Amino acid sequence: MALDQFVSALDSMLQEACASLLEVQSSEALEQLRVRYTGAKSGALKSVQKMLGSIDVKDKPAAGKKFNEVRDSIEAALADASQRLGVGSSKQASGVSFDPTLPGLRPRLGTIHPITQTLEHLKEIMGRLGFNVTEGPEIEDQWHNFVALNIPEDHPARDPLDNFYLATAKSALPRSSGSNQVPEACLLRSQTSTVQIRVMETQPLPLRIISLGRVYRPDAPDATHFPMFHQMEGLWVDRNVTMAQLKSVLRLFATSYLGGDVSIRFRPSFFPFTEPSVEVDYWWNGQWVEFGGAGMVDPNVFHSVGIDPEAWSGFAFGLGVERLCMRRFGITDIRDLYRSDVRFLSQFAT
Ligand code: FA5
Repeated sequence: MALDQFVSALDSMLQEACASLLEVQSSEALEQLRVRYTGAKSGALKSVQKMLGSIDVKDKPAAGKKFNEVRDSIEAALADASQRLGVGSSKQASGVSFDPTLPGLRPRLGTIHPITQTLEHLKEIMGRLGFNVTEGPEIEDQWHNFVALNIPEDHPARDPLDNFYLATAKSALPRSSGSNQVPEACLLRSQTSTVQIRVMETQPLPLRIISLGRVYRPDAPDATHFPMFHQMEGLWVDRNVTMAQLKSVLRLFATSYLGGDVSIRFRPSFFPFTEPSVEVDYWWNGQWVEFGGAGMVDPNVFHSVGIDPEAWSGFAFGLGVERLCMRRFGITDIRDLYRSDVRFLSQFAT
């Protein structure tokens, strides 16, 4: 068969099909046209396709291309007619009827992450003890993370191997009075004690605040350590704050959060920003687990934020939120909190 004969057969089929499809008025008539043109056994397209075999080899690519174009145009015209007649939106399209009386599919509900639950719970307990919630940035400068906290230049806590230093411009951080005294390198804060400084720099005394948030340290993950974890910082500054009040607040907090039967202990310790300092442990699973550090605000810290240590005193504490959460929910491996395994996390639905 000659190519021009083949092409003109296709053109007249397309013309006729388009004209009929433009005028079709019922879904039954449309279905007849669909069978007439695209029917798998004896549709017009099928018959023309068979003629392809008799086309000269050199004309076959052009004939095939033309055939595909016409087939696509007829299918598009069929789709337009279907849409115009509203065919295919329900029963005809899927062969399945829509039953509005069937119950809907229930969407799977998420649950609140145990750490989020813990953060809210801690805020609630500390709120009852008169502490206001404050926030601070996770990207910090060295003034707030170290210098103002009495951590000298050569202190091991400033080692690049123990911190996540960033190539971040300091101008991106919130301004504060002491910030112009420090080098420019920023870091992901390694402790929430940074917020003590920010609050004392900007808020009037007396102060009684907590601050909860993420901190970052390049610690190798194990059952009780993770490189990103949360801390709750507490700070109370007033005229005559004493170590006895610190112990009372931490004991009241632990009893309220962990339950009346919890055993906690204070161990003498050292932090550059508190003097004296203690480490706070609770008894769990046959061993003492450290859940925080605390102490009386060091006079050098008061000096760095312009507070007179002769007139004011204060205590501060920083507790590991994951450790508290694990104790309360009976979680034995901190890594389970961050695997994003819904089967694990949904156990703690409220
Ligand atoms: C501090 O971070 C001090 N800023 C706490 C402080 C605040 C002392 C105010 C005095 C006054 P420390 O490095 O010990 O201290 O961390 C506090 C708690 O964070 C630890 O007791 C522990 O519960 C938790 N913690 C520390 N490292 C990790 C880690 N890698 N993963 C999970 N929790 C951790």
